Amino acid sequence: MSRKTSAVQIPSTVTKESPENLAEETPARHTFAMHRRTSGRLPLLLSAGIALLLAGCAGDAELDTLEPAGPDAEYIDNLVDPLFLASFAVFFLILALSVGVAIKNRVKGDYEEGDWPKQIHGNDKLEWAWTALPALVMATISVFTVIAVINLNDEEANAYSVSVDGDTVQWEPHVVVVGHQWWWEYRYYFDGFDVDAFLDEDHANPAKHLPPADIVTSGQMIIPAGQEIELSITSRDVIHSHWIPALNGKRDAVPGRIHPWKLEADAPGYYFGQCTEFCGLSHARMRMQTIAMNDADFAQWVEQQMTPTTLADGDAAFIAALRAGENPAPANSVQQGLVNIRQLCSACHLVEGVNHFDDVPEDSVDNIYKEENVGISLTAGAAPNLTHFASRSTFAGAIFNLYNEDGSLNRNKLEAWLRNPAALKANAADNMQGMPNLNLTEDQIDDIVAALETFGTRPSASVIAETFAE
Ligand code: HEC
Ligand SMILES: [Cu+2]
Repeated sequence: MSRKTSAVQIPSTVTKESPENLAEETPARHTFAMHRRTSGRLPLLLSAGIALLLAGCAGDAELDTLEPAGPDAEYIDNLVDPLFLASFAVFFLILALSVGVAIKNRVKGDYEEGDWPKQIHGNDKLEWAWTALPALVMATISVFTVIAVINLNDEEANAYSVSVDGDTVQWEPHVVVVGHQWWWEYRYYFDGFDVDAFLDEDHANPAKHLPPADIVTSGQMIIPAGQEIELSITSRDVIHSHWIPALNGKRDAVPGRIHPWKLEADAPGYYFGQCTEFCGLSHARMRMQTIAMNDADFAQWVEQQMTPTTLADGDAAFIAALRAGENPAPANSVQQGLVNIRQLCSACHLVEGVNHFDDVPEDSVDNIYKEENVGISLTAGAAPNLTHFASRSTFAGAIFNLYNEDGSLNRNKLEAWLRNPAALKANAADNMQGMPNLNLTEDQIDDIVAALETFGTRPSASVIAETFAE
């Protein structure tokens, strides 16, 4: 606001006037000041409005709903495009009619009592017309909408060959999606996951009792391109909503329920999403990325993920000694990091082959998948599975880059995260929402990062470049 037109200035101008003039001049001065005020703001408002409008027009917007990249999103787009056109037509027609009527009937010259425009109340033809026409428009739209809803919920049966431990299995592409405050988990079951049978088991919160999966990732869902992927969406805490705009519409993730959904990418590529149901503190920082790969790349990814954390030989032996209670002395930073992770992170994070093992007996207290052991702390899937942490290019809700653009580890960010997660991403860790500050020493952090770096195969340079956040 300019100083000249500010209200504080008026009295100082006024005191300069002689008292006689004041009475006459003040009203005029006032109108003048107010006039200047509005005319000064109008261009500002207009340019702000235009800037806002243009801000919505980024050519490469990550969450563009009008750039479908698969049949489901395409289907929605084909419904929405003509609908937009129709609503524009209706909007401008009504606008033109209203402005036309206003101009035609505006008061010219002196206004006299009872000087009304011609009244059309009770005109049957008109009233029928403006009732029937919108009804017809709405009915037409609803027919196409209902057809679209049915089609979008229709799942096709497809089989996709995946190699699991050397055997080829026919997998009906399917991913179990779990919303957490504030990150997404993706679980793959290559021998199938029977949702109905699972729900029959009558779990109060199914997300807390999901069986061990073949692959568990967070923030990034990897899919084969050209395949319809069925999703089973649920939540562990509050309602979230899963949305990859280029691949399909939204579907809510509701605790206690498993919602079916699907998505498909026509071609290999990178498709980003965002939780779209307000879910608390870091809702805006709950993003996700879908990476569609060609068959060869997907097969390679599956193979890598199915292999336990790639521990160097010495490290595997070191872990075996730790498990046997032999208390071996760490020979290097990675081994010290493994000790730290087993001691400090196991209450929440799973690392297959480091703090969790296939050979734990079903009824052992160490079996964190056992019903009564689930949900004691954040254990068993409530924090991202770190087994293949280094194979992801983003972390903490796909908002931070794990690698720099040149492919090197984004050490600064990862260390900062371990130092104090809440400083990077707001959380309520004392309420089990988000990762707490563990007050790690710099030495502990260095060793942990050294170990984390060995968890899984690095993503390719193109994955790192194309999924780069910010
Ligand atoms: C009390 C539970 C808890 C403990 C203990 C814990 N974390 Fe976490 N951690 C979480 C939660 C919850 C998240 C997800 C936070 C988010 O994305 O907002 C997380 C996220 C992470 C991530 C990002 C993973 C990803 O894929 O996005 C890393 C890395 C991580 N933690 C490392 C560690 C390490 C190392 C330790 C031990 C020194 C540790 N955490 C201890 C709960 C915990
Ligand atoms: Cu959410």
